[in-house]
Amino acid sequence: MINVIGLGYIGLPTALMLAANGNEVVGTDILQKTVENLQQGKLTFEEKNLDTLFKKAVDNGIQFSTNYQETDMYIITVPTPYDLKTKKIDPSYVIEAVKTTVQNAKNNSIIVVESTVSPGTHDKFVKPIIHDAQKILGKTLHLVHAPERILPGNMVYELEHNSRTIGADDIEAANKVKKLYETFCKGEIVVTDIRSAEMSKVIENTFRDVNIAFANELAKIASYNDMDVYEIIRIANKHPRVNILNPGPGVGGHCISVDPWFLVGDFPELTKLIKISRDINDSMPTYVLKKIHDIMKEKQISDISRVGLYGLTYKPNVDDVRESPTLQLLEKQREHLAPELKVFDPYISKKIAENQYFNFEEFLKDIDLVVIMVAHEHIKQNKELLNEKVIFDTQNIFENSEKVYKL
Ligand code: SAJ
Repeated sequence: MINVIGLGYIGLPTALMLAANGNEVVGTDILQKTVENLQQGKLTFEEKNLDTLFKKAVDNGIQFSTNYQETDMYIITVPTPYDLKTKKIDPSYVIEAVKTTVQNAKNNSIIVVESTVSPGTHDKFVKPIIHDAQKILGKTLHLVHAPERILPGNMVYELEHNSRTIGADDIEAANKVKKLYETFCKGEIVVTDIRSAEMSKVIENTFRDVNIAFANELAKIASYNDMDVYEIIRIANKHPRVNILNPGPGVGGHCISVDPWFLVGDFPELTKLIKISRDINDSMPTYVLKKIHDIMKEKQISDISRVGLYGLTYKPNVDDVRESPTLQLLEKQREHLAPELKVFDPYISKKIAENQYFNFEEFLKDIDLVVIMVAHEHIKQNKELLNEKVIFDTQNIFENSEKVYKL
């Protein structure tokens, strides 16, 4: 039996996928409410095709519990935030989960950590726990790091099709985990050492952060000189070896905006490019705010309460608001004690901001300037409802016109 520890954005789809493909699985979470919901057949977040996978997993007998199980295979998928001050990883959830796992594990168990961690975390924090288990409890345990790679919004497909990395010191354990992942993963499964697995995961997200920062810097240069950054990037990307990502109102989510800090925190002297990229991306909400004021001046809109932000999530077609650029922008407003802007997001039905609307038509009635922060399918389907509005489109989904402003 496989015990998946932590039933969040990564753990839940992973547990369901394993069970749907014929493995005996128990999903464990410390949050009673999460476990109760799952036991009652309720998903805890929205994700494309997760409901179908859930049904299959339940039919195959998946169980949910707040208790760790006594078994010989564990997959740990708990969060790894970073300390806002030191920028270093906060490995406390991983440490706690491994400590409890060790207590429950049978001799010769394999513990797979999927959580993203900064390079060296396993050596520094996890291996000592495994060694103590040998010394104090007389258990031999095998450690594997198999960092997850799935994209929120397309998790189910990516779980099945992405390539995976398995880092281990012990080839036998690596091969066992490889076999397990082969029950659902059609992508290539690469076996390497733990440090290479840690580092490759972190730099994948860092690479995208740096690339997005480059695109955002280009957007600033282009705007300053009245050039069309999207046209410029579109043409540059025709070069066979150029692939510039899209500029945007900021970088959100729990991955790309977090993982680079692990490297900056651990190697402050060596991460100049990575640090400046983070700063550029973090500057985007303020940049958007400044542009809102410029547009208001140009269009003679004097009342900030007639400005509305469309989109609260960190990217399109998900209900996830973690580190979202819109929330970052609202925070900046608050810091300056400026009035809160109006907001609407079709994916968010809970109140999480001041002046939040839950009806699109009412939202539109109360504003003259709409700022498109997120390119949800919903707005793409309802473009004509914005005909009378001034639009600041940070996502490049509207045609250029004298009423449409871009980044
Ligand atoms: N963004 C841009 N411009 C772009 C692409 C993205 O501004 O061209 C912004 C988005 O609007 C969003 C943020 O970046 O705010 C991140 O979005 P994303 O869709 O690129 O990535 P995530 O954070 O949802 O998922 C990432 C993925 N990593 C990579 O693509 C390298 C995913 O594969 C990882 O599994 C996930 O992080 C993770 O858990 O680490």
